[in-house]
Amino acid sequence: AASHDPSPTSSPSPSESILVRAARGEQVPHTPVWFMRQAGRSLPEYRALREGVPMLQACRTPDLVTEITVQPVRRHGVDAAIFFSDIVVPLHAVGVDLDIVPGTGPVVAQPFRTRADLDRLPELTPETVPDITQAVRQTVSELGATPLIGFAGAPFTLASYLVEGGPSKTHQHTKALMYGDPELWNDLCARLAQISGAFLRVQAEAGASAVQLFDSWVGALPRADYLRFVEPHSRAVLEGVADLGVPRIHFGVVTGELLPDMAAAGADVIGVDYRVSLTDAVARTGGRYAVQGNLDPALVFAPWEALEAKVRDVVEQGRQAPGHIFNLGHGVLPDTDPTVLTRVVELVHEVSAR
Ligand code: 1CP
Repeated sequence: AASHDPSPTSSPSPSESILVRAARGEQVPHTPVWFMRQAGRSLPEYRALREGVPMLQACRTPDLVTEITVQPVRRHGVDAAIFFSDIVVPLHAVGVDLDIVPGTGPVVAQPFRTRADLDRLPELTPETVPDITQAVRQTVSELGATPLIGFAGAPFTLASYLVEGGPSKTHQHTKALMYGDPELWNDLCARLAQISGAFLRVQAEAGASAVQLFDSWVGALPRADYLRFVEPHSRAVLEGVADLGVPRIHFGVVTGELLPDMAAAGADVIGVDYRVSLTDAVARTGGRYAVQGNLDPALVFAPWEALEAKVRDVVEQGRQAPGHIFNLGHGVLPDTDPTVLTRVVELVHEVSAR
């Protein structure tokens, strides 16, 4: 499967890569493409490496992190790698008792509900995560000209896991805390913003060329509540890393109603899920932001002709934005045939070539 050399010697630096230039809204020779959750269960070479290694242990073992991060670049020839980690890794690193349970996701031993729980969220400093610095450094070195995207969870999405104690469709305890004790909610999110921002900074300072803030579940809120309870904290994270000079991508699911506010919170690139067309996303954000997205990950299971038409349509709509990074509208589904993803990469490169 190793058909793409991730580190050609004579290429430019990753900070001038096509992905970074598209994020800045500059002219690029073709549309860059990567896939959320590209490093993971859809790849047999990933499953082989993970055999018998718990998820959190894999995330804290630099050699494994590097190999898993580079695998999809080799296989698919994507234009960026996403750092292999999880949004709860920084929480684990500051001492929160949690696990990532196969088939479920993050599970927190004692959910956060009271002011006393804040004591369990100390600051994150570079000294908290030396393994992350090492993993990013050696991954960047292995990737050569291919840029690495660092990431973190946004305060709302992290708070949801802490307060619910695990994955939730309703976010009921989270909303109960937000409305019932706004002061505690704000103090919790301020701590999470520090942890999230520091985690992004560690990755960028170790060589990541772009960062993505995942507010996956914030689409559960109406706009007024987003602006009141969440936006100031996400803004603190994004503005807090502005000095690093790396493009900032801001993404959530079912966030069509929030796109203008999420963009204005300090993003350079707005991530768009598959429910909103890129055309509408560009219009809603005033044509001022690069966009990332937004092929429905389920369409990878459709016949090639139908999928090809969809890919062409997404590339075409992306031309209306100042910059476009092709991606799925959410993560790669576990049963995805990876050979189809490789074909999608080739097609995006071919039809977008200028
Ligand atoms: O390939 C990549 O994209 C890099 C790795 C990556 C990323 C970016 C993982 C590995 N997790 C994440 C981010 C992440 N984690 C998000 C934001 C992205 C998104 O919206 O999908 C979220 C919400 C999580 C939380 C999480 N971790 C879930 C979702 C649970 C829920 O609420 O429904 C799950 C299933 C995990 C575990 C996880 N994270 C990553 C992997 C490979 C796995 C599976 C691990 C295992 O089963 O052993």
